[in-house]
Amino acid sequence: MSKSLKAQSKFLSLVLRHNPEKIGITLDKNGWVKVVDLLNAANSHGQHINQSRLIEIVETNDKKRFSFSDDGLRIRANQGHSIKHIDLGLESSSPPDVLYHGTVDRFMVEIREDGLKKMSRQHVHLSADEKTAIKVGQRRGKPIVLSVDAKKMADAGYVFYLSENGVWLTDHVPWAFIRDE
Ligand code: HQG
Repeated sequence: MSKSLKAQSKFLSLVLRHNPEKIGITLDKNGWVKVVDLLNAANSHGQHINQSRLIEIVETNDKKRFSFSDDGLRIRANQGHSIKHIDLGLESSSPPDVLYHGTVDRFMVEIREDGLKKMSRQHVHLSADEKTAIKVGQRRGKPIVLSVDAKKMADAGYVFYLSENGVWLTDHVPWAFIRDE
Protein backbone atom coordinates (compact mmCIF):
# COMPACT_ATOMS: atom_id res chain seq x y z
CA MET A 1 0.00 0.00 0.00
CA SER A 2 1.37 3.42 -0.89
CA LYS A 3 1.83 5.81 2.00
CA SER A 4 -1.13 8.01 1.26
CA LEU A 5 -3.41 5.03 0.67
CA LYS A 6 -2.32 3.80 4.08
CA ALA A 7 -2.92 7.20 5.65
CA GLN A 8 -6.36 7.39 4.06
CA SER A 9 -7.16 3.86 5.24
CA LYS A 10 -6.22 4.88 8.79
CA PHE A 11 -8.46 7.91 8.47
CA LEU A 12 -11.32 5.62 7.40
CA SER A 13 -10.66 3.30 10.36
CA LEU A 14 -10.83 6.29 12.66
CA VAL A 15 -14.15 7.60 11.38
CA LEU A 16 -15.83 4.25 10.64
CA ARG A 17 -14.80 2.51 13.87
CA HIS A 18 -14.18 5.08 16.53
CA ASN A 19 -14.96 8.72 15.89
CA PRO A 20 -17.43 9.55 13.09
CA GLU A 21 -18.25 12.86 14.83
CA LYS A 22 -14.77 14.02 13.94
CA ILE A 23 -16.08 14.75 10.45
CA GLY A 24 -19.73 15.23 11.45
CA ILE A 25 -21.16 11.93 10.20
CA THR A 26 -23.21 9.35 12.07
CA LEU A 27 -23.21 5.61 11.51
CA ASP A 28 -26.47 3.66 11.55
CA LYS A 29 -26.97 0.92 14.12
CA ASN A 30 -25.23 -1.62 11.89
CA GLY A 31 -22.24 0.63 11.29
CA TRP A 32 -23.12 1.82 7.79
CA VAL A 33 -22.85 5.31 6.37
CA LYS A 34 -23.82 6.49 2.90
CA VAL A 35 -20.78 6.69 0.63
CA VAL A 36 -21.88 10.10 -0.63
CA ASP A 37 -22.13 11.44 2.94
CA LEU A 38 -18.74 10.01 3.86
CA LEU A 39 -17.07 11.50 0.79
CA ASN A 40 -18.64 14.92 1.30
CA ALA A 41 -17.66 14.99 4.96
CA ALA A 42 -14.14 13.69 4.30
CA ASN A 43 -13.49 16.27 1.59
CA SER A 44 -14.73 19.12 3.72
CA HIS A 45 -12.27 17.97 6.41
CA GLY A 46 -9.19 17.99 4.21
CA GLN A 47 -9.21 14.33 3.13
CA HIS A 48 -9.24 14.30 -0.65
CA ILE A 49 -11.02 11.06 -1.42
CA ASN A 50 -13.32 10.54 -4.39
CA GLN A 51 -15.42 7.51 -5.27
CA SER A 52 -12.73 5.71 -7.27
CA ARG A 53 -10.10 6.40 -4.60
CA LEU A 54 -12.47 4.99 -1.96
CA ILE A 55 -12.91 1.83 -4.01
CA GLU A 56 -9.12 1.58 -4.32
CA ILE A 57 -8.69 1.95 -0.54
CA VAL A 58 -11.30 -0.74 0.14
CA GLU A 59 -9.96 -3.17 -2.46
CA THR A 60 -6.26 -2.82 -1.65
CA ASN A 61 -6.66 -2.82 2.11
CA ASP A 62 -4.32 -5.46 3.54
CA LYS A 63 -6.86 -6.72 6.06
CA LYS A 64 -10.04 -6.06 4.10
CA ARG A 65 -11.10 -3.71 6.88
CA PHE A 66 -14.03 -2.15 5.00
CA SER A 67 -17.01 -3.35 2.95
CA PHE A 68 -19.52 -1.74 0.65
CA SER A 69 -23.17 -2.73 0.98
CA ASP A 70 -24.50 -4.96 -1.81
CA ASP A 71 -25.97 -1.97 -3.64
CA GLY A 72 -22.66 -0.12 -3.28
CA LEU A 73 -24.33 2.91 -1.73
CA ARG A 74 -23.07 2.42 1.83
CA ILE A 75 -19.78 1.51 3.50
CA ARG A 76 -18.76 0.21 6.93
CA ALA A 77 -15.80 -1.20 8.83
CA ASN A 78 -15.92 -5.00 9.11
CA GLN A 79 -14.79 -5.10 12.74
CA GLY A 80 -12.74 -3.25 15.33
CA HIS A 81 -15.31 -0.70 16.46
CA SER A 82 -15.07 1.04 19.79
CA ILE A 83 -18.43 2.80 19.32
CA LYS A 84 -20.78 1.01 21.64
CA HIS A 85 -24.06 1.01 19.75
CA ILE A 86 -22.82 -0.70 16.58
CA ASP A 87 -24.29 -4.14 15.94
CA LEU A 88 -22.62 -5.79 12.96
CA GLY A 89 -25.47 -8.29 12.80
CA LEU A 90 -23.05 -11.21 12.55
CA GLU A 91 -24.38 -14.76 12.84
CA SER A 92 -22.65 -16.84 15.48
CA SER A 93 -20.18 -19.33 14.04
CA SER A 94 -18.54 -22.56 15.24
CA PRO A 95 -14.86 -21.83 15.79
CA PRO A 96 -11.96 -24.18 15.01
CA ASP A 97 -10.43 -26.13 17.93
CA VAL A 98 -7.83 -23.47 18.57
CA LEU A 99 -7.72 -19.72 17.94
CA TYR A 100 -4.80 -17.39 18.64
CA HIS A 101 -4.39 -14.00 20.29
CA GLY A 102 -1.28 -11.85 20.02
CA THR A 103 -0.34 -9.68 22.98
CA VAL A 104 2.72 -8.54 24.94
CA ASP A 105 4.25 -9.44 28.28
CA ARG A 106 3.18 -6.29 30.11
CA PHE A 107 -0.49 -7.32 29.91
CA MET A 108 0.07 -10.90 31.05
CA VAL A 109 -0.39 -10.38 34.80
CA GLU A 110 -3.86 -8.99 34.20
CA ILE A 111 -4.69 -11.49 31.47
CA ARG A 112 -3.80 -14.37 33.84
CA GLU A 113 -6.20 -12.88 36.34
CA ASP A 114 -9.11 -11.72 34.19
CA GLY A 115 -8.63 -13.61 30.92
CA LEU A 116 -8.85 -11.72 27.63
CA LYS A 117 -11.15 -8.74 27.86
CA LYS A 118 -12.44 -6.63 25.00
CA MET A 119 -10.90 -3.51 26.51
CA SER A 120 -12.01 -0.49 24.44
CA ARG A 121 -13.34 -2.52 21.52
CA GLN A 122 -16.62 -4.39 21.14
CA HIS A 123 -15.04 -7.85 21.14
CA VAL A 124 -11.89 -9.78 21.92
CA HIS A 125 -10.12 -10.32 18.56
CA LEU A 126 -8.74 -13.77 17.74
CA SER A 127 -7.25 -15.28 14.60
CA ALA A 128 -7.26 -18.75 13.11
CA ASP A 129 -3.54 -18.61 12.35
CA GLU A 130 -0.55 -17.92 14.55
CA LYS A 131 1.12 -15.67 12.01
CA THR A 132 -1.66 -13.09 12.26
CA ALA A 133 -1.50 -13.22 16.06
CA ILE A 134 2.26 -12.56 15.93
CA LYS A 135 1.63 -9.47 13.81
CA VAL A 136 -1.12 -8.24 16.14
CA GLY A 137 1.21 -8.64 19.16
CA GLN A 138 4.10 -6.98 17.31
CA ARG A 139 2.14 -3.71 17.17
CA ARG A 140 3.00 -3.35 20.85
CA GLY A 141 6.45 -4.94 21.20
CA LYS A 142 7.81 -8.47 21.45
CA PRO A 143 4.79 -10.62 20.65
CA ILE A 144 3.39 -13.33 22.90
CA VAL A 145 0.95 -15.70 21.22
CA LEU A 146 -1.78 -17.21 23.38
CA SER A 147 -3.68 -20.30 22.24
CA VAL A 148 -7.38 -20.30 23.03
CA ASP A 149 -9.34 -23.54 23.33
CA ALA A 150 -12.12 -22.14 21.20
CA LYS A 151 -13.96 -25.40 20.59
CA LYS A 152 -14.04 -26.10 24.33
CA MET A 153 -15.37 -22.60 24.92
CA ALA A 154 -18.07 -23.05 22.28
CA ASP A 155 -19.02 -26.40 23.84
CA ALA A 156 -19.33 -24.58 27.15
CA GLY A 157 -21.76 -22.08 25.63
CA TYR A 158 -19.49 -19.16 24.68
CA VAL A 159 -20.52 -17.50 21.43
CA PHE A 160 -18.12 -16.73 18.57
CA TYR A 161 -18.57 -14.60 15.47
CA LEU A 162 -16.52 -14.54 12.29
CA SER A 163 -16.24 -11.07 10.76
CA GLU A 164 -16.48 -10.42 7.04
CA ASN A 165 -12.68 -10.17 6.92
CA GLY A 166 -11.91 -13.39 8.79
CA VAL A 167 -11.36 -12.10 12.33
CA TRP A 168 -12.84 -14.28 15.11
CA LEU A 169 -14.69 -12.28 17.74
CA THR A 170 -15.98 -13.15 21.18
CA ASP A 171 -16.93 -11.30 24.37
CA HIS A 172 -14.46 -12.67 26.90
CA VAL A 173 -11.95 -15.50 27.12
CA PRO A 174 -11.49 -16.77 30.69
CA TRP A 175 -7.92 -17.76 31.57
CA ALA A 176 -9.02 -21.39 31.99
CA PHE A 177 -9.31 -21.65 28.19
CA ILE A 178 -5.91 -20.09 27.45
CA ARG A 179 -2.54 -21.74 26.99
CA ASP A 180 0.59 -19.62 26.79
CA GLU A 181 3.30 -22.24 26.32
C1 HQG B 1 -4.90 -6.65 25.81
C2 HQG B 1 -5.90 -4.61 14.84
C3 HQG B 1 -4.96 -6.20 30.15
C4 HQG B 1 -4.91 -7.37 24.50
C5 HQG B 1 -5.27 -5.95 15.12
C6 HQG B 1 -4.47 -6.25 23.57
C7 HQG B 1 -6.43 -6.79 15.60
C8 HQG B 1 -5.62 -7.04 28.14
C9 HQG B 1 -5.04 -5.01 24.21
C10 HQG B 1 -7.38 -5.78 16.17
C11 HQG B 1 -6.57 -7.86 28.78
C12 HQG B 1 -6.30 -4.52 23.51
C13 HQG B 1 -7.49 -5.92 17.67
C14 HQG B 1 -6.65 -7.81 30.18
C15 HQG B 1 -6.71 -8.22 26.68
N1 HQG B 1 -5.82 -6.96 30.83
N2 HQG B 1 -4.82 -6.20 28.82
N3 HQG B 1 -7.51 -8.56 30.89
N4 HQG B 1 -7.23 -8.58 27.86
N5 HQG B 1 -5.73 -7.29 26.84
O1 HQG B 1 -6.15 -3.12 20.00
O2 HQG B 1 -6.38 -7.73 19.85
O3 HQG B 1 -5.26 -3.07 12.19
O4 HQG B 1 -8.21 -3.51 21.42
O5 HQG B 1 -4.01 -8.47 24.50
O6 HQG B 1 -4.63 -6.47 14.01
O7 HQG B 1 -4.52 -5.97 20.04
O8 HQG B 1 -7.03 -2.20 13.70
O9 HQG B 1 -6.95 -5.46 20.60
O10 HQG B 1 -3.07 -6.15 23.51
O11 HQG B 1 -7.08 -7.53 14.62
O12 HQG B 1 -7.64 -3.66 11.75
O13 HQG B 1 -5.39 -5.36 25.53
O14 HQG B 1 -6.85 -4.50 15.84
O15 HQG B 1 -6.51 -4.61 13.61
O16 HQG B 1 -5.91 -3.95 22.29
O17 HQG B 1 -6.20 -5.81 18.26
P1 HQG B 1 -6.86 -3.92 21.04
P2 HQG B 1 -5.93 -6.32 19.73
P3 HQG B 1 -6.62 -3.31 12.76
